[in-house]
Amino acid sequence: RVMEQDLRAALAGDGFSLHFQPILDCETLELRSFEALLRWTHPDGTNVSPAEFVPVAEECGLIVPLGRWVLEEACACAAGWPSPWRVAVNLSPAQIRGCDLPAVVAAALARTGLAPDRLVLEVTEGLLIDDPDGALTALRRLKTMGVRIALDDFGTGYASLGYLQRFPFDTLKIDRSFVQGLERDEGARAIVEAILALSRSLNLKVVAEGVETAEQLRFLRQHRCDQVQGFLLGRPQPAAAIGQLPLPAE
Ligand code: G
Ligand code: G
Ligand code: MN
Ligand code: NA
Repeated sequence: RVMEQDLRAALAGDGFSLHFQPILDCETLELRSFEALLRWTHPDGTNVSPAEFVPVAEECGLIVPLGRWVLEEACACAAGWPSPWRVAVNLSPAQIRGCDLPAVVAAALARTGLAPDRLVLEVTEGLLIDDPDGALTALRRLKTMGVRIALDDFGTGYASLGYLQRFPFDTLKIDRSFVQGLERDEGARAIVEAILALSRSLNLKVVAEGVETAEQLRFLRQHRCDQVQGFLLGRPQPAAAIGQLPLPAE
């Protein structure tokens, strides 16, 4: 059982870390960015999934300081990478509701020296549903600063298609449940094709998540998906491993 006091102790100490998973150009397989994924080692030594502890942190309000730590740590790491590479950071709805997100992001960028256009914020449909006006105001301010916005887990939630037009997204991330259905499920293929067509007409880039097989990658290339992420292309890895990767060509 994940306990609030363990999370507080981890944040006060050095119990949290970030792993980074590569996101590649679908056609050339060049590295484009890395998604920061939060990791926690429980005092008993086991690794706990964010799917388990993020909801607890959200309930007790700890997600606001924890989210601030994630942003600063991700920006600090990315500031040391070759400049074409971006970093993508996941946001909880409570980070927009519970604090002045544009100010928190501006502070993280200023403190780390990361250029705003190298930061991508991944938001989920829940954020848009809870408080659409507040979210729209915050996201517009972030866009004005030069930060990019991605809509994560697209297709699994309950956002209407009108949100795609109304909110200032740069990117849609197709949820991995559709990508993983590509080989066996005609419906999943139809949905992915429709998302790609819709995105092109709305001028949004598409990242396909959860790519695990060569066959899935082949389909995504054939249908001109922009970027891909998944175990086939790279696992989440510690920051130190990113420094060992081959640098992008000039
Ligand atoms: O890394 P993993 O696949 O175990 O992540 C599980 C879930 O936790 C995913 O939905 C992911 O978006 C979420 N998650 C990972 N890191 C963060 C983070 O820093 N903040 C928030 N809010 N969610 C995260
Ligand atoms: O919800 P979000 O997209 O942020 O979730 C990211 C999570 O997805 C991370 O926990 C990461 O470990 C996981 N993930 C990344 N690539 C793959 C993959 O190819 N297959 C599966 N099953 N999970 C993946
Ligand atoms: Mn994500
Ligand atoms: Na996702």
